[in-house]
Amino acid sequence: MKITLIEPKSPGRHVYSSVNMPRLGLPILGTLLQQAGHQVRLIMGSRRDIRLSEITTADLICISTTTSTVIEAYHLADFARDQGKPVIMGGAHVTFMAEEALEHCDYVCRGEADLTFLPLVSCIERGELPVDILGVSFRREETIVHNPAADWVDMNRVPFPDLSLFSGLKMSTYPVMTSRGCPFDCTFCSVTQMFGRKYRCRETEALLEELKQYHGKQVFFVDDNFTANPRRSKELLRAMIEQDIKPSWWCTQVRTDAARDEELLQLMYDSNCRMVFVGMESVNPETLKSYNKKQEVEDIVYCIERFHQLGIMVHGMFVFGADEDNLQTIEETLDFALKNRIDTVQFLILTPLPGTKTFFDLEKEGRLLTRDWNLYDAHHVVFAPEQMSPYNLQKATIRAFKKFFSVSHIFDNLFTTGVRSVAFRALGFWMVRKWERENSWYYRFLQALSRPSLETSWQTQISKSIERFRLRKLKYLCSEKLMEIEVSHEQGHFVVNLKGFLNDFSLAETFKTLSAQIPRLYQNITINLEEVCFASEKTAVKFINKLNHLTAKARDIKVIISPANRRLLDVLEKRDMKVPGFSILA
Ligand code: B12
Ligand code: SF4
Repeated sequence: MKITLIEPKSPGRHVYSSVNMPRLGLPILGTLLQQAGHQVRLIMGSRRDIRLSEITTADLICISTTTSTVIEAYHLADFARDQGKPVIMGGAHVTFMAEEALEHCDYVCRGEADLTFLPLVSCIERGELPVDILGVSFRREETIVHNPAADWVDMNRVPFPDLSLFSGLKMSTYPVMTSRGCPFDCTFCSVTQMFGRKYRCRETEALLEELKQYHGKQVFFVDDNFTANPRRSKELLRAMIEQDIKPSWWCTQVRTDAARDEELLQLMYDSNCRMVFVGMESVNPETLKSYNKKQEVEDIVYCIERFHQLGIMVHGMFVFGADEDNLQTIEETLDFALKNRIDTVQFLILTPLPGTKTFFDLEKEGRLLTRDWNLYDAHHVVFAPEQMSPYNLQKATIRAFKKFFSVSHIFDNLFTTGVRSVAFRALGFWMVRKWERENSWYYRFLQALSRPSLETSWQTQISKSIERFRLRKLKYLCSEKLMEIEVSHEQGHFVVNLKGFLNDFSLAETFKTLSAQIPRLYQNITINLEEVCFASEKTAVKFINKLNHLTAKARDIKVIISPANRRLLDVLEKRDMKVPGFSILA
């Protein structure tokens, strides 16, 4: 079969937006498919990055998800199903939200799919239902069937991910995974639900074989806890040094306890580890307890000190918004990060990811503000915190981010960990300010939520406050003679009615008017083209490109067309254009 596998990109900007690195799930599954004789195409991108033919010429579409990328994944799945293609979804979001996902796809592979994926594909090829395949959810007539969960995979039965299956993907740092699972169980983390608490490692020999291709390159060991079994980590690092199979630079995620093992630290340094990502989470001891982190503030201080003594950069990840946190906690964390000279930080906002205890508790207590998964990226407040308003948590977190990544602190670590640290801080400076500009609308509606006059449930208030906020900005308008443009607002949606004849002139005028009228961010918009006539195929192409551009940051865009302007669809297909960022209702 011809199979296209897609990892959608995150819709919003986040601290890693400039990192072009896929998760390893699809490359592993793609490699398995290729070994089984299928034709495989791997894509990392969203609708606007994917050519129509990459969907229309495939026999099967497979899409990977996390929570913050799942809305884009659903749009892609809907589009593929509209073209008559069967769709399989998998990954960290749909594993815990299989029924939601089955609204958009045909099969969900819950959990690890390394051993269940090929049998599922064979089943689909034979036209049978996957009744016996573990971990699969699917629809049988009107009911949804959830097969029992599959066992944890033996890591040594998994092939190396062939990253070259991604056509045209350029990476500066390559992902390698040496283990799965984590013996800890932090309340906000979905890793243990997804990959289990049993720490499963790959054999050193196989890892060395995989690492050979990255000699002299940069590697990110994407384990959740690279040093959970120090004996095994040391064995691998020693072998890398002895056989000189060392990347030129590598980084990984560790817990603070790694710094207590001197031999491990030295081996990390000698094998070219130059940066560690550490889940510091909080400087509030009560919060550390409530996250079930099993670490003390002194461990964090010691960890930063020891890694710095070796010249290894430290990236500290903190999570704000626990019931034990208040605004002072955020201030104290900022002071702590600056005082201890952490090289770069992520001040994340507690995010109830499906599958976690945090999600379960906040949902039960009715504290989720929204189920707009696009916003579940740890940069937006999506729940009602205990000791502060959502707005204050949002504002204080970004303020701390801005203070950390400010001009006065860019050079703080130049003489500890060198120019890279300066470069990362400079990137952080730019990123956080850009993020704030793009998300100013979110501050506004969190502010609206805090007003006592809005007394009904949080969930309904979100859409209402968007409506109010948007309506204020809106003016009705009619312009040029060739085109009639009418913008109105119905139940949380903008509706744009276009009537008339679109040629180069009226097209430019129409988009000038629309850009002035429609806010770019957070829009649900329906554009009615039933009474539009295109002057030529070229105008139709321009129309599609301009519409994609205009609505690049929008959330949900629908375009209604009549049989007469089906030409729009034909043009898309004929020119093999990119999948439009809008859904077409014919
Ligand atoms: C590397 C990594 C990154 C990299 C690259 C990310 C990327 N391209 O998405 C970087 C550092 C950039 C990153 C950033 C973030 N990450 Co990250 N990251 C990881 C990490 C550590 C490893 C990913 C990996 O390669 N896993 C190994 C492979 C084998 O697993 P997999 O891809 O999930 O695939 C398996 C199954 O899920 C399934 N499967 C997956 N897809 C599909 C598709 C089909 C069709 C099928 C059948 C099966 C299937 O089968 C695969 C094989 O068993 C994971 C943790 C983890 N253990 O997975 C977190 C993880 C994915 N990240 C997470 C988060 C939250 C983030 C951030 C939002 C955090 C932040 N704000 O900083 C950002 C946002 C990223 C984004 N794209 O939006 C969460 C996602 C949870 C969720 N429910 O959404 C995870 C799970 C960690 C956690 N603590 O829970 N991340
Ligand atoms: S946050 Fe880190 S230590 Fe805690 S469960 Fe997740 S992977 Fe393990």
